[in-house]
Amino acid sequence: MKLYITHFSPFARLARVVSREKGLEDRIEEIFAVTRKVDTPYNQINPSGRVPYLVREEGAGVEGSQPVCYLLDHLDGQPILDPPEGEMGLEYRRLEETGRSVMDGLSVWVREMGRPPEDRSAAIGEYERRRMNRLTAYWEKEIDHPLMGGDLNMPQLTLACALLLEEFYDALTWRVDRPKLAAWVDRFNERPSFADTRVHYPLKP
Ligand SMILES: N[C@@H](CCC(=O)N[C@@H](CS)C(=O)NCC(=O)O)C(=O)O
Repeated sequence: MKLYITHFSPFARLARVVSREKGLEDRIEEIFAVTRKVDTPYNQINPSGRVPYLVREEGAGVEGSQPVCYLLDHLDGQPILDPPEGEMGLEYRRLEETGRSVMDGLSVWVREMGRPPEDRSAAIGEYERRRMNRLTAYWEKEIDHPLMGGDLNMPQLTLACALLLEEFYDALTWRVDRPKLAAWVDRFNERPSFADTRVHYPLKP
């Protein structure tokens, strides 16, 4: 199978981490796509132009981190990332979505900072900086939730991939006043699946 990714995308990193956690490296060929360019050949492969995108030997291509992670997790018939039943299942989805909000917001911010300085919008940067402050204050308290510890799950992986966008942009200083969250994410940094998908490519503030 072919997995289309980019350096910067935390959504693609999520799929790459799950592929490694499931020991699928030999079955998944990772291909760096050129995105966000008019007429990039990648648009012929995935019409949305987005990553992650998984091309299977059979069946339609699958777009988006959630369905791609689901597919990878279920390939061996022994999923480890499915939500639990009942009330905890709601908690799982609630936490995953709030981690996804961090991922969405920080992606917009880092994308903006990837533009030449003269093309950047200060208003977008400021809006996303404030969103990051609110959400990391929320997570500093919520990180003690039982689902954010224990067995690996999608809420944990989503939040960790989102917060580690800091690797690309020095001004993304969410760690200030967030000691519990910082200690939490550093544990993920030590996992081989995260070490193997780290990209040293910092943007200049
Ligand atoms: N909801 C999607 C979001 C994927 C997404 O926004 N990917 C961005 C990179 S972070 C992308 O490929 N952007 C290229 C474009 O918009 O043309 C997911 O969960 O995977």
